[in-house]
Amino acid sequence: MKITLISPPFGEYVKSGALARLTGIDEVQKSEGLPIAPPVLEYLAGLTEQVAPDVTVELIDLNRVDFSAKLLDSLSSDLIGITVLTPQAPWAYKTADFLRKKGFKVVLGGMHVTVLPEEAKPHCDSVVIGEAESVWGEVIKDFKAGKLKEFYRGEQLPLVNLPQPKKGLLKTKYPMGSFFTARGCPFKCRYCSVYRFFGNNIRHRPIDEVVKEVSESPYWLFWNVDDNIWGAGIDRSIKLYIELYKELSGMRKWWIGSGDLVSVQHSRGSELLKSARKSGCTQVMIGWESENIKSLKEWNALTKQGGDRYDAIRKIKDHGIDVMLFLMTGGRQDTPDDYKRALELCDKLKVMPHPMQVTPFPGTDLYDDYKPYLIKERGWEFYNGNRVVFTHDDPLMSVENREKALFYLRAEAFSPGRVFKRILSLGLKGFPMTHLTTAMMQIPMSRAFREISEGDPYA
Ligand code: B12
Repeated sequence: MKITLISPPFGEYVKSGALARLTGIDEVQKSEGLPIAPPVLEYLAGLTEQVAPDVTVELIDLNRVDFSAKLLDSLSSDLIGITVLTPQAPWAYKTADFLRKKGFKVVLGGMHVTVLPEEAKPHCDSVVIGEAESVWGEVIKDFKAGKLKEFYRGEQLPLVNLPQPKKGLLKTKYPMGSFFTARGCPFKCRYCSVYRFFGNNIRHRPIDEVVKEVSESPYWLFWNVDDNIWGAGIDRSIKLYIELYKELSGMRKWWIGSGDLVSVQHSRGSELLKSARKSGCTQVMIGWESENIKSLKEWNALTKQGGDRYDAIRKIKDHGIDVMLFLMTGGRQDTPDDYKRALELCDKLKVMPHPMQVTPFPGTDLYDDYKPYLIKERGWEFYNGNRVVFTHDDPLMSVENREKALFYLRAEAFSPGRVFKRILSLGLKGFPMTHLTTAMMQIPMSRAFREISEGDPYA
């Protein structure tokens, strides 16, 4: 038996093109520059090997490979699995419809279909709701017996004995691999899908299993895809970093990940940062979210910030770790001034931002809050962090202005001058890997954002 697992493209929709004519499926621009090997594909391939070693797996990352007539002709699998985040849902549904017409059996899984299984069901043979570990073996067994069920509901099992992601199946090379050490999040930010999907209680993987996986992986640069690399417990994080360092010392392996600020302000904060850096951490993505306190309150995102968050950022940088600030723009409490404030903040802290449009993903509390304001004509493909999906009471915060202002903010924040100044501001402690990994990220962004911006709507 053969299973093909597909990760859909991540870009904007392009409603024409050769593929659209061939299949009727809207084309999506590929994000070819994405440096990370799709974590879910390599992981599900490992899980398949663990639960059904006789099955052959094929992995297709449609950010790197064209969904062409040639690819379609070459598909020879018994079962096709597609992973679905919200902006990918329309593409995934149409593609699944098309593949089923061609005679393939299709299973859909991931965050979006977990929240909306009834929406997904007409487009596939089975929906895997939640985490796959407890049910993937059963799906395969039922498929072999010709008895696929409509829904499989995964349990939240303890994270022990997990499979290692399977390497060597992707068709192109990536500079970056990934690993995860925990699931769940103690915070309840209203816009976030994670605590609803993985739960409020943190489940940790055994440290020795994580360390073994990273040390045996062929990658030298990783994204730790935990929702919060150290929010799940400072003692455990320090222990993990020490063990990683002991095992990896001399192996030249490096990693980045997302973390909160409250942990950095803990009495063991310096120890945490020192051990993180020693274990190879070169960059942390921080959910700063906003300079607008009204918005932070609306989103219940204050707890994870701690007291003096400016000082916390300086502290991280002083330990040789670079910072990327996750910022959300265009929320219903936000004002045109907030774009300028975001830029000033990054200049002051000498850190790069990752500004995204506030997006009320289905299944989150924010979705319920913003329901009366959602723009009905804007389907799930607009829920990609670049586009506006709800109205705002201030006429200056029109849909068009908020989209232009975000693109302009990105272009300004990644102007070559700013990128250069930021890299220079990194201390010698992080030299050379922090400088190198941040340059790898910032230089391509600088180029891409300049091409997209149409100028400042508030000039
Ligand atoms: C790595 C990551 C990315 C990477 C790569 C994602 C990828 N699929 O390759 C990149 C950078 C591309 C990315 C982009 C985005 N991301 Co992202 N990302 C993550 C992150 C940090 C980890 C996901 C991951 O790989 N986990 C490891 C794998 C092994 O686990 P998993 O995906 O959860 O899969 C499990 C189950 O879901 C299930 N499963 C999943 N798919 C399938 C398929 C089948 C067939 C089966 C059987 C089972 C199954 O099985 C797995 C094992 O149990 C999560 C946060 C988190 N902690 O989950 C956010 C997250 C998934 N991202 C999110 C978002 C919002 C985005 C963006 C839309 C916007 C943004 N903020 O950047 C963009 C997409 C842009 C676009 N135009 O489409 C949201 C998802 C919300 C939603 N409802 O879709 C999350 C949850 C962050 C959050 N806090 O809300 N992301």
